[in-house]
Amino acid sequence: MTYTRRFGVIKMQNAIKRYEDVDSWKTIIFLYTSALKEVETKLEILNDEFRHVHKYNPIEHIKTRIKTPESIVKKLKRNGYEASIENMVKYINDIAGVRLICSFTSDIYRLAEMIGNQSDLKVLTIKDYIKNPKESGYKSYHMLVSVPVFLSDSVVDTKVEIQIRTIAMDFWASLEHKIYYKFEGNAPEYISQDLRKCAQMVSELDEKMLSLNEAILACVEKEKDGKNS
Ligand code: 0O2
Repeated sequence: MTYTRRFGVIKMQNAIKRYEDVDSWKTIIFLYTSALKEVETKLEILNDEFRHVHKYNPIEHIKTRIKTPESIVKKLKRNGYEASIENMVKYINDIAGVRLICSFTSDIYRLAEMIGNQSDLKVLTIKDYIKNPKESGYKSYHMLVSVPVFLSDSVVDTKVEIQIRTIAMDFWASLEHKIYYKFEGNAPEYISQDLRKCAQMVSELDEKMLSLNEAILACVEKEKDGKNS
């Protein structure tokens, strides 16, 4: 009998009810933090395995964060929901967030495939803002997954948003995020226009770096073949 069959998978809302004597906010943060730890470890293992087998790191670095209460409340209000524990669990998908920064766009799709193949992760949605960038110019690959958090007498499926992007995309998104908050979403048109131009430059840079890397790898292969023959 598997662990999940023995204890049963319960929803986040029910998990909170089980801890009625404890502050629900603290319970939620405990569950999301645990899910984040699980996903982070999983990704580190995938990266280590890849390095071990292919002598190459698809992940440059991993950042994790739990959304702040202020940001959760703002997002709920922005989407027309009242600020409540129930609504945040139901409507905010990125309370637990992992960001994977890669060198090349090809690494993004390689990682997404590896994540999709993990049997204990359920991929709930995928948003490919690389193939379909946002109007702002934002590019990134988003996967919403659910991960089982194993507790003493139950298993709670918990949502984690994984954002995968290149170093250049991350550089752009960080600045755009700062500007968005500075102007509360109403940046002057010339700034938005410049940002869109920068997004185009980021895409060109990513393409150029990818083809340069492919050229370098081809040279290395050629040299190896020369030595072996
Ligand atoms: P913050 O402050 O970064 O946390 P959904 O319910 O999933 O349909 P959601 O959550 O808006 O709606 O989905 P999406 O599009 O996957 O966006 C989730 C997060 O991606 C955002 O969280 C940002 O972190 C990032 N993101 C999305 N669009 C942009 C963008 O245009 N620019 C930048 N810089 N980041 C973006 P938050 O809560 O909006 O913001």
